[in-house]
Amino acid sequence: MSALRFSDTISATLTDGVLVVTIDNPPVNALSADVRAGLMAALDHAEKDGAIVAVILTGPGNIFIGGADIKEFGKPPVEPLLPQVIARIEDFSKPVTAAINGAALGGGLEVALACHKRYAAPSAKIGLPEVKLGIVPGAGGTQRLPRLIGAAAAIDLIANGRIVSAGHAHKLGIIDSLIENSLIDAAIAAAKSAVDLPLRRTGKLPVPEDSKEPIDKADADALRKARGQHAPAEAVRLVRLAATSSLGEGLAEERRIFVKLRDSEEAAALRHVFFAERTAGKVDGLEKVAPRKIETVGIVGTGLMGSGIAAAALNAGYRVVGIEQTHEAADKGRDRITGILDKAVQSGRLDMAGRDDRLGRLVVAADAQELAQADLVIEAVFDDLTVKTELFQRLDRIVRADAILATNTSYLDPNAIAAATAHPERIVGLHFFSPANIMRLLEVVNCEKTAPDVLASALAFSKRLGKLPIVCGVTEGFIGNRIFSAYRREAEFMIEDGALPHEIDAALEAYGFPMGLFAVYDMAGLEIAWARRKRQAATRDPAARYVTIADRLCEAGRFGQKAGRGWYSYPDGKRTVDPEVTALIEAARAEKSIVPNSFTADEIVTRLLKAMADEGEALLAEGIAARAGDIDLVMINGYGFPSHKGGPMFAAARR
Ligand code: 3H9
Repeated sequence: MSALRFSDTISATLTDGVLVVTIDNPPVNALSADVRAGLMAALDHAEKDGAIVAVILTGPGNIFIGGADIKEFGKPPVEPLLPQVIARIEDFSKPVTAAINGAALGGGLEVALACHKRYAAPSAKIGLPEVKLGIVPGAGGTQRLPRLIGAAAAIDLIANGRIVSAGHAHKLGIIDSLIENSLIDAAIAAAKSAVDLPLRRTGKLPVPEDSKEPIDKADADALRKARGQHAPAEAVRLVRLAATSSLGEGLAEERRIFVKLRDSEEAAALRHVFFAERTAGKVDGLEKVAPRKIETVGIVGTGLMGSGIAAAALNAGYRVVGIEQTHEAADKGRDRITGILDKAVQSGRLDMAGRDDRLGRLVVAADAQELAQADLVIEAVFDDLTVKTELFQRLDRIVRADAILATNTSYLDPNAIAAATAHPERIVGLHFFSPANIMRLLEVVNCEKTAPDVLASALAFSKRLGKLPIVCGVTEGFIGNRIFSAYRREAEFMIEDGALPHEIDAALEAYGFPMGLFAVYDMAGLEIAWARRKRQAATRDPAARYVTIADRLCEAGRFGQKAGRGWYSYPDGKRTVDPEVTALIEAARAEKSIVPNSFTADEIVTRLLKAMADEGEALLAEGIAARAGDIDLVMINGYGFPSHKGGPMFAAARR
């Protein structure tokens, strides 16, 4: 066995006439210019060397190829382009096998699709997630995948950007064989025994004939989820094209659309989101701080929020101790958590063994002393400062000296809670979003006295939960609710200034929000915010602009969807513009002598984006948020902001 090198990132060994080419381009083996050039050089070598009978492509560790190098997008293209490398692989005169050791994503799967055989380790992940970056596969994915697995299955994978296990990909027909152990040895043996067999070139295969219904269904499902994004619709069109045109025509059209989308605003926004997600949760100076070991998580309060947190922690493999005040409440809490797990079983996301394993790690008790074993205790009790401070003072006496205490408060001041305890350095905020077992967003609140290793532990915990942690400082409502308040305030000002609720909602929904702001209010119910406004009335700045319309709606019993009336009315459950609300708004304007203006949808969106971005700038200036990208992620993952617009900070800056 002799070692060969073709570029900085491409090396190879020769074993019994089989050239095993290894791509090694950390961190994700992206198809950079050096990788592409190295692959071409390796193929040149294999072509010329008569002793080489077959080629295997593989990667080190748990990544085969993570895709095209996204950092190269927007820079002048460098030859050889990926489609050229892929055409060379497919047309190669000797058999080329992909030995898929780990993730084969985007361009990585496109390389594999052009190989004549695909073997994979069962742990590998397979997919064409390009639509998540606002683009379509640009190196043959839309043309070769349907030739292997049919149009309906290809639409489902490509237009949804779905990533599947190697086992699933094997069932679909993407992977020829799953290899449990010694993937490379198995691939070498198979390559040697198949040298004289004809090569199966994916691009030469006809697209298998699917009946029309599954294709139409996959098409409709994908477009419904796309919420106005362009890439999924283009992906569907390109897959359909594969069935009716030659490979060359299909590839040319795919390339044209790929380039167009790559240079679009939508793709720029989604790339921003991609990189913001990778940066989120990173805190300067914290890389070297070791987190504390967390295995047992205590959760005080097992209501809606607490039971969701418990389910998330059980899913991540933690032991969970839930605490309630009475045995009866503890039983109910256990039932709620069990109910969440049962729902996961019903929907096929969890099997019975997984459910039972989780329940085996759960204790729900009425005795707070059980928390003595916890490494981390999260409180999810009623959001009242006295209730929470008393609880934390009690916890101080129960938990171990090295245990971490976290508050899930949404609006209270965690510094005040911490100040009331004996060890404020072990207090951190973990602001979950409901339902906590589903929502990815988690605001990790770095309080004034939080110790660095406590913050590092909270981040490690949230990552193990599979959450997207955003670190923020202490302010009322943290990042999300502060921006949301500014957004809501501006929308209500606009109502006074002349826009109607349905006009604002229509503008927001056309922009990409799943639901307009006033429809969301109605769904959530108006009475809790009304009660808060009444509490705050005495301390409100009388000079500040205050819109009374929401109060008037509540006074008229219009508490939202459940009451059948709110900002809208709901005859037969259908959201309907109500002239009574319009009259009430007009009366409120007249009272303040406001002459209403009319607003276009674009003006509405611009004004709301500006309000959010201004508040975001204030959060950055105050040091509450570390990065504009963090603010964008909070609004996308917690408040329905469309990801393909990049978040309010990104979008406002591009207007
Ligand atoms: C494509 O392929 C287009 C083609 O169809 C056509 C071309 C003509 N490029 O996620 P991690 C960075 S489009 C450049 O934390 P993990 C990332 O920013 C692509 N950089 O790792 C981070 O940097 P830093 C289709 C990339 O182990 C570091 O790598 N492919 C790329 O948790 C580690 O990332 C995809 O969409 C990239 N492609 O997960 C797959 N990917 O350290 C995108 C990552 O500076 N990637 N980086 O913060 C992933 O899904 C995950 O990264 C992966 C590894 C599962 C691979």
